[in-house]
Amino acid sequence: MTKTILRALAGETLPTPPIWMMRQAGRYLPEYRATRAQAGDFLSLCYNPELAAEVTLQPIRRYGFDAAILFADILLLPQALGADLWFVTGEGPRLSTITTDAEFDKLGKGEMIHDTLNPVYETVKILSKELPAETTLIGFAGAPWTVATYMIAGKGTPDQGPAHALKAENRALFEKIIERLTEGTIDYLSKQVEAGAEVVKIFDSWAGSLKGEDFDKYALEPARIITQEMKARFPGLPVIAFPRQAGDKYIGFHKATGADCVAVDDSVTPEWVAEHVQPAGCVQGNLKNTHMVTGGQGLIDEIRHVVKALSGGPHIFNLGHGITPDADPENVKLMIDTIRNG
Ligand code: 1CP
Repeated sequence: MTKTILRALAGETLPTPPIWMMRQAGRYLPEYRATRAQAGDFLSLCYNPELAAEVTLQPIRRYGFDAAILFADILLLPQALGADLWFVTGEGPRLSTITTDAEFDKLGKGEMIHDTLNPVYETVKILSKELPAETTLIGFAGAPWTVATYMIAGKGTPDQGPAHALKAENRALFEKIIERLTEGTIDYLSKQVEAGAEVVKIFDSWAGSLKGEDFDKYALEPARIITQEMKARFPGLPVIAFPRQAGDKYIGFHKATGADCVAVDDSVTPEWVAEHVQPAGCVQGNLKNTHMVTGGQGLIDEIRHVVKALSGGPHIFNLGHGITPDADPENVKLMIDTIRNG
């Protein structure tokens, strides 16, 4: 019997939507915090295949999600290309910046990325052996624009200002960065698939800050190139695209990129998604992640609302963005029970 996630990705409308959750392995789970402490720090956890596989499996054991997502980070690719990367506790990621041609020229390309990323492929291999037969394994990478925003600024930014500034001031360099990341992403995802990932997801968390023609050139076009090349290399491979906060630009994204599924955030209503996006293919989303903190009847009502609104077409239930560290693990159980038991 085909796995439920793969059936939804193939366009089937299921009586109960399959479920997984962005950041399902993460700090809201005590067992994650324990394994992370054992690893020492976040990057050591990402590069330790046994422990990275362990934290990927934790939410599967606890909740029985229909999919597992490889535990890694979108910023490992810049590191593999030669950028320095470290995490400041309580603040987030820091990278050496790329804002000049000289800095760009120091980056590597091609097969060299695998020297750094090999442990990630090992994690995928362990997972493809250890996951339950019904659970789908999702590999992932950041989209070129989102990863570029971190490489250019050297950290997370509320408005992606430094990346927009480089785009305005030195478009040739900006486009070289996008191109290098597009090639690197294809190589990185290809190795994940060879190691056993059954689906790949492209996270464009900051797509919403690209407007008009910029969105088409730097969010849609790289997603199209990556999707098409992955499907050429691996016929039948399902691809999920997540151009977060794309708004009206969600419309037509399946068709323009070839993605099998478009993941949507919670700034659009499920009714709007059902009307404008789902007719083109599977959609994933879009419960507001704060419900995982507040719980109660509000959570139950909103889950029923999302499920009902998207019940007329292929749907994978998920949050609109990752679960936060202050979420209550009991609310995740309540979410799953509400969806599966009506
Ligand atoms: O334990 C910790 O302190 C680290 C918290 C953490 C975790 C659990 C980070 C740091 N990354 C991750 C794992 C991660 N990141 C996964 C694993 C699979 C999963 O369970 O979902 C994935 C898919 C990501 C993807 C990721 N990393 C994105 C895209 C999705 C999104 O959330 O928008 C982004 C933007 C990042 C960068 C990043 N890594 C970590 C943090 C705190 C951030 C955001 C930094 C910022 O913008 O300030």
